[in-house]
Amino acid sequence: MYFDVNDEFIYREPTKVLITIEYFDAGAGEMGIEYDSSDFTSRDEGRWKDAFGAELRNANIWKTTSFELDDAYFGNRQHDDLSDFRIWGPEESQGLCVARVTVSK
Ligand SMILES: [Ca+2]
Repeated sequence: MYFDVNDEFIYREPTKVLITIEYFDAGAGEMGIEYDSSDFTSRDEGRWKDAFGAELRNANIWKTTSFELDDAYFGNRQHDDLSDFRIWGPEESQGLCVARVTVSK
């Protein structure tokens, strides 16, 4: 799932941010994010930098994980210039269920 952070909050300026995700721990495997970063050496001039978040352990409870990013850029450069980051989960899962995503700086 893709997210577009309001451009008045962060737009094309290297920024330290904390992304917190509340998710339902079902299935097994890893989840994480790919974000539009100012690390222009990472994939596609920084558009798709990986950050790993948590291991799904099929606990069937809601959990929270956080990502501290030193180099968020959020220049709307992902997904046809419409989004700033995406959350990914294991392909074999039945879909990652997310209740809340918070971006703070
Ligand atoms: Ca944006």
